[in-house]
Amino acid sequence: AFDVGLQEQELTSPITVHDIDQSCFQAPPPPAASAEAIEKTVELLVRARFPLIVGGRVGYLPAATGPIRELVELLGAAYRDDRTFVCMQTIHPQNLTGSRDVLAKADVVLAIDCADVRWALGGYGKNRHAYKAKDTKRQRVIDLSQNEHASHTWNRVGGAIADTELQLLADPLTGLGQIIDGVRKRLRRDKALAGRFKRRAQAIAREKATLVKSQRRRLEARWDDNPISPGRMVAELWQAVRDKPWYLTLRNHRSWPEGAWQFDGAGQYAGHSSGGGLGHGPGASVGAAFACRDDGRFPVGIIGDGDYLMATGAVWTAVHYRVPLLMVINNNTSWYNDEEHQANIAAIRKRPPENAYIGTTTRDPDVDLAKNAESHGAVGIGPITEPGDLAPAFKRAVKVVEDGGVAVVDVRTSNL
Ligand SMILES: Cc1ncc(C[n+]2csc(CCOP(=O)(O)OP(=O)(O)O)c2C)c(N)n1
Repeated sequence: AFDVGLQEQELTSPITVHDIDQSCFQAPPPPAASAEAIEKTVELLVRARFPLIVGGRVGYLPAATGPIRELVELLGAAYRDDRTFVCMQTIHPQNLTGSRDVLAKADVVLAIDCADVRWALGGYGKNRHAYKAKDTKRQRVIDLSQNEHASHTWNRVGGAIADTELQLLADPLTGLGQIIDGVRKRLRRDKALAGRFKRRAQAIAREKATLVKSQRRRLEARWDDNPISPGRMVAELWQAVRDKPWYLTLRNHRSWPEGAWQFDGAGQYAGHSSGGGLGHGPGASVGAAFACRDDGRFPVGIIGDGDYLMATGAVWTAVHYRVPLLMVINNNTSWYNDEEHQANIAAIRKRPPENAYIGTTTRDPDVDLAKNAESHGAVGIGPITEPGDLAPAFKRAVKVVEDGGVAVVDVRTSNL
């Protein structure tokens, strides 16, 4: 009632606006880690047999790639992105994102700004209930983040407290700078280190070459699949936008084909919601597209049909405010994450897994999502059911967006 009263009260005299240049209104310098914690971190990283660096939320910032790359190269370390962010060049020879083995091999992990460190380290197994205790002697974990400030309880975003040995409670980029200085000093002191790190980097680069080949093979093996494989859809979309000043507003990380889309580093992908909440996608894509319009970038997003159906009104907002956007629906006509979960639980409880489709799929009748988008004022394209029709459909959609419009392409895909 107080708020309502306040809102309706008319102003009777001009309001005083503070001078925002006053020092008391300035942002404080970013918090740094203690010298002792940095020293321990450098020691752990330098002595590691196989150090792994995982990049998380700092992927929002284009400035993150430089220092992360520098540290990875200085140490001859392996690198991997946290699941919903991108911080490094896809083709960097030490970027092993998508490798199944890299986590298990690492004896020291530096998690940079990972919201859920346990998740970043594969600590839940395939499903969250499958909690796996970590062998903290075998794998020592350093958490560089401000996670502790983000939550005021003993708990963390997502789940259990990670088995961290060292917590650097610092602004991630500031902390990174401190670690880089420390490693550089150490390299100057101990001349033998550089050679050892270089040999390790070369071995990692060989692993990367094998990884790239296997990613390509996996993509090719399902190139002509019908229903269309999510991999082919992403690869064709990449071909359609690679020469534009693209910005990826959204992607499905569950079915993302690592290696099919070439990132130059951080600041090219908006990331996903930290809790994975459905309904995030449409609004997040349109919000990112607003920023792209002002920066002259080409916004493109890939969204699940479930996520799309949660909040289609955002498409109207984009059309209404003349915000160009290319939205591709990865439409498996299922809330598949849930369908798969129900099938798994059914198997555990000895119930018929073939019933998992009940309440999780939108078939009989299929929903015409292109028409749905058209009803919101966008150009709806699809359903695209033949893999060979993807390229012309995306070409048409790109033209719509370049002419200032909103294009929504409904692609019928397989679940995985
Ligand atoms: C608000 C909300 N409800 C339920 C969930 C649980 N959930 C996670 S993914 C998912 C299905 C997503 O479907 P879709 O976007 O079509 O992607 P798919 O898994 O089929 O690729 C569900 C129901 C959630 N994350 N958020």
